[in-house]
Order: sequence, then C-alpha cells, then structure tokens
Amino acid sequence: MDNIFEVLNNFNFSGSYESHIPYGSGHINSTFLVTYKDNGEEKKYIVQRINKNVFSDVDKLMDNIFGVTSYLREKIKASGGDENRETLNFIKTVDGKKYYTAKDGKLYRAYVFVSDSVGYNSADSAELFRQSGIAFGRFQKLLADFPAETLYETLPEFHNTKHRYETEFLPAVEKNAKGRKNTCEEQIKFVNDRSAYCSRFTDMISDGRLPLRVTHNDTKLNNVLFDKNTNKAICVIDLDTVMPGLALYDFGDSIRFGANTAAEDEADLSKVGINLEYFKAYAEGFLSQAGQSLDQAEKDNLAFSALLMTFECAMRFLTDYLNGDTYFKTAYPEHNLVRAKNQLALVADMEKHMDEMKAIINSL
Ligand code: ADP
Ligand code: GN1
Ligand code: MG
Repeated sequence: MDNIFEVLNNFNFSGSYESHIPYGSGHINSTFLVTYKDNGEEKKYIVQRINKNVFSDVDKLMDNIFGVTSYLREKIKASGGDENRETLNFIKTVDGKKYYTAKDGKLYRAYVFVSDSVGYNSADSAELFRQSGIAFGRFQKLLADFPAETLYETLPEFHNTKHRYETEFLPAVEKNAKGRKNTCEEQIKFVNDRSAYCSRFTDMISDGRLPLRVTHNDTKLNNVLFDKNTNKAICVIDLDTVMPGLALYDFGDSIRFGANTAAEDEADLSKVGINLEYFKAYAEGFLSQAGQSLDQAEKDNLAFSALLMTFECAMRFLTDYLNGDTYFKTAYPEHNLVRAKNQLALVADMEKHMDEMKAIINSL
C-alpha cells in the first residue's frame, strides 16, 4: 500500500499509527493488520482493499455486511454473548461512509481486529475443525430469521454449479484464451465425465425440494477466528458472500477445505484425500447448531454436498487457469492448475468414500 497514510487517515482509528503488515491468506481481497497506540494501549485494526474486479457494486456489498453484522450484534447480545468479539465490527470513514475511495480509485474498508484471535489454514486436530462446524452452524441458526429479501446478491449464481459449468467452464475451454488447454486435457475430461453432478442441487431448488436460506457461502476454515488461548471458535468473518443459498453449500465447502488431508494447493496429489475423522467432527459441530432446522432432503445430501462443492471449486480454478488467472490471486503461473488438480483428486477420493461419508451422517 503506497498510499497507506492517505487511507489510514481517512478512518476513525484511535491513537497514533505504529505499524502495518500484510495479513491473512484470502484469495480475493488484500488484507493488512494495522497497529495504533492510544495512551500506551495497543489498538489493532484490519484494513482491507476490496477486490473491485470481483465485486461490482461495493455500496450494496457493504450495505449487506452492515445489515448482517448489525443484526448479529443484537442476536449475540440477546443470547448473552460478546458482540464485540463474536461478529465483525466495522469502522466507518471520517466522513461516516462504509468504505473509503482512495485517490487512485481503490476501495478500502476497516474493522476492529477481533482481540486475542487467530485464524488457521489447516486444522491440527479434529476438535479444532469441530469448532469451525459449530461456528458456521451457529451462524446459520442466528440468521434463520434474517430478512433475506433485504440482501443484495453480491455474486449472482455463486454456487450454481450448472451455471459454472455451462456458462463459465465450457466457454473457457472453447476459447482457450491463453493457449493453456493442452496442459490440462486430462482435467477437462475428468470434469466433463462428471457434468451430471452439476444439476443435482439446481434441480432440487427448482422443484422445491431444497429450501433457500441465508447462508455464508465461503466457509473456509480461515474464515473463522479462534480464541488464541482456548482455540474455541469465536467469530465468522469474510461476509462478502452472505446471500440466499443452501445450507449444503456451507457444509460442503467447509469439508472441501478443512477435511482435505493436504492444503488446497498441495502439488503432491498422493497427499490429498478426505479425512473421515475430520468429516465426522465437522458434521457433529455443524449439526449440533443447525441440525434441528434442516429438512430430510438437506440431511440426505450432506455427504454429496462436500463432493459437489469440491467439484465446483475445481472447475472454478480450472476455468481461471484457462482464462489466464483473472479471478483468484495466484503466487505462480500454474497455481490455479495445481489447485484444480488437487481439488479433482479430492473429488476422486470422496467418490471412493461416499458410502462411508453417508454412513457417518446417518450415524449422527
Ligand atoms: P478474503 O476475502 O481475502 O479471504 P478475509 O475477510 O477472509 O479476506 O480476511 C483475510 C484474513 O484476515 C482472514 O482469514 C483472517 O485471518 C484475517 N482477518 C480478517 N478480519 C479480521 C478481524 N476482524 N480480526 C482478526 N483477523 C481478521
Ligand atoms: C475464495 O476469499 P476466500 O479466499 O475466502 C473464494 C471462494 C473459494 C475459495 C477457494 C468470493 O475464498 O469462493 O471457494 O477462494 N471467494 C470468492 O479457496 O470467490
Ligand atoms: Mg477469507
């Protein structure tokens, strides 16, 4: 951030500037941890540059997030929780706006750093992963009565797997914009051979078998903050994609990321697989909070949702690779291809273990 002081001086932070460092490992926005000092006391903030390429209407995006976090604050207070730690608290600009437009046109927002919190890119125990299931299950429960019609759809068709396949993946293969198609023929075939997966949920939504709820839609482990002393999950973050969706999206996407025996971009595919112990732990945590409100059709599809969200994500990485890496942040030229191969390996492993995954859900 070259214009760091221009940006920081436009937010209502207390005290005086001490330091700032890049923070977190999200694929979309750019995040900084900023430290101020106020009367000798350290004040930490998160400042984020919003990805304008991904989010086209940032006013509406920020209205969504303010709406959801204000609602959650009241719910958390009413249940005796700590509203300053259990949901995001945004800081407005000195002009009272929800985000700051810098002179170079880039957009920034700021929130209070959740005190004594830490995020993880992998869970080193099933218990930690169970905690994230509790957090996302609770998030869903708390938003059960949120007026969904007030939410703007920040990313339309976000988890419409059929749309992702027909309208994004197939045209990217056809266009072959960067001449990369010959480096991923095997992966393209793998996806095409399984195209029937894509319409499972869209069909069930159309004929009313699966209900739309207010969902998070990006339930990676690193979108939950944990208490750094107790490792209990405290706060669900990254609310850019809170939209009407399926409970199954939230369940499945968490499994995709957190129950993989390897990182999402591990290149050694022999390390990739579904960790059934973690799968069970997450399901227990998630269902302990959201289980009562789930319909039978949702419960019946929990195991498959993990496979479908993994398949969809693989397709998105492969699409982005074919398009020349225009969406996800990448660290090297083949990064999206490595991610896609990894996710497809996980799909293959889940196919092998689908009966066991279903049996685990049935046992709960
Ligand atoms: P992205 O959309 O790029 O994934 P996130 O909103 O998830 O961005 O933020 C990136 C990372 O910054 C998170 O994974 C988390 O580690 C950290 N982070 C974000 N907000 C806070 C906060 N309020 N308090 C502490 N850490 C935070
Ligand atoms: C992105 O922003 P982040 O890193 O939490 C993406 C998710 C993908 C994920 C894959 C808005 O999540 O949909 O599943 O990368 N978020 C958006 O790791 O597209
Ligand atoms: Mg994130």
